[in-house]
Amino acid sequence: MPTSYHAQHALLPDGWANDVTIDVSGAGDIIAVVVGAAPGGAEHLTGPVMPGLPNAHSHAFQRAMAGLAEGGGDFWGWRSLMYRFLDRLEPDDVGAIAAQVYLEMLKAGYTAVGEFHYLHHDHRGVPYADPAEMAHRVIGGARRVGIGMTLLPVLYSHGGFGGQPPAPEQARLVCDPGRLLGILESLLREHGDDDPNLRFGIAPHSLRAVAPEELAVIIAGTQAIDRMMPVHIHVAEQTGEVDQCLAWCGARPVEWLLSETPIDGRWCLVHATHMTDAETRALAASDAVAGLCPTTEANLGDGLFNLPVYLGAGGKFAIGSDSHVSVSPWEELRWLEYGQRLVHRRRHIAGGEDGVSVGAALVRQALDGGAQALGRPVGRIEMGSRADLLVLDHALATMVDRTGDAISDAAVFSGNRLPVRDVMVGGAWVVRDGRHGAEEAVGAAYRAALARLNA
Ligand code: NGQ
Ligand code: ZN
Repeated sequence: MPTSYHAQHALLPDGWANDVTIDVSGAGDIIAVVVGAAPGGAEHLTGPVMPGLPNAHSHAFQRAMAGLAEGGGDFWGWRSLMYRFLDRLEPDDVGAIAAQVYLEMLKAGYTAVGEFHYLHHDHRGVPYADPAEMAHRVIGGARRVGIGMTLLPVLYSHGGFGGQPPAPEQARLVCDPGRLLGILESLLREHGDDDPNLRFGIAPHSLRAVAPEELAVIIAGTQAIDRMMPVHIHVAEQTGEVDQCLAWCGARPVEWLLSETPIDGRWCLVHATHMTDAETRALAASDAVAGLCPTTEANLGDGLFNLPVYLGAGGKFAIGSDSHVSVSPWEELRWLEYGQRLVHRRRHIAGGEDGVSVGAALVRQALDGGAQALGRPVGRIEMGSRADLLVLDHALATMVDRTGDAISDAAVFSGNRLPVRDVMVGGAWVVRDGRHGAEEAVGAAYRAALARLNA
């Protein structure tokens, strides 16, 4: 049975519109959108309505160590700490942490997540009886709370450029292409196409962790399964990584990828922090999405993405919360823009043109780029899209009297109160009045997992 909703303000692909009726099928798809219609018998939505934001990059388990790595250390020191933390995680812990962080995502306005999943084996590096055990746990976490997911099993084979052996603390991550494709195939066999809120992709971790031959094998292997399968990779996040890449092959990481790999619209290059202007323009022209994670990139001291040149060349971006030092799309977007304003000492980097405000431009790009990166029909209120919707909180003082682009601007640029009141994923309400139905139970399981880990 379809359900009709009516919103006084709704964000459509070409901007905010008034008096919008949205029909949603029993399967959770938007089947009609009518502008300027009277509410009729439709259920009235009590605030401005917009598509839920895709979160293109997550390592769910890292949520449980947010704030625990501020005692010192650079990026690589943080990584050692993260590996020590990871070493104690059992499948139950991973499921509990994933459910908790995904629930927080929903309340913040993320309705889909790209889980860059590399924790495959037990603490000795031995595969579980079911090699996809850990993948099932993160999928279970997503289903428990009702967030959409693109699960990206990660290939991690080496400890550095040029096929260096992995370090002992990377044993839980390590796969060869055959084993990784085996995990992906078993997930596809089990889940197939029967869940419209779930899709699969693949993720070569980075050029540090995957050798060129291995990259070619998994790209060919996944192409044979699904020509449109999303491919995500970390790239050029730290200057040290750029230097190592130059020493290895004489080219910079993004430069190497663009010349040696068929980068196209299926790809999401995560971070891509350190690019020359030529690399930036070439990436924009490739049709790939840059997966930007401003709060994690700030936390880890990565550097700033070359946003003005990238956007000037028509580049697409998605946002991600990565290590989850923040779980808020609004904060990611705000800091994406603020970082640029601080170094360039001017305002309006992402937008402010064609009469579109910066907040509206940031939101639109994160919706479109995020949907592309996750390979799912989300991010748009239009026929054929999933009904992944946010009802914003018009009662917030910062939202009073806001219409049109000013709604997006208020959501991004007015502080730390989450502007989200209700959240729907695939036609089902998962958050109502700021509360998720499983909040207590998921929180209790999370606290129990942390107590176990810290014991
Ligand atoms: C990760 N995180 O895979 O979780 C990485 C650290 C690495 C970030 N790059 C590991 N932010 O890059 O080697
Ligand atoms: Zn990452």
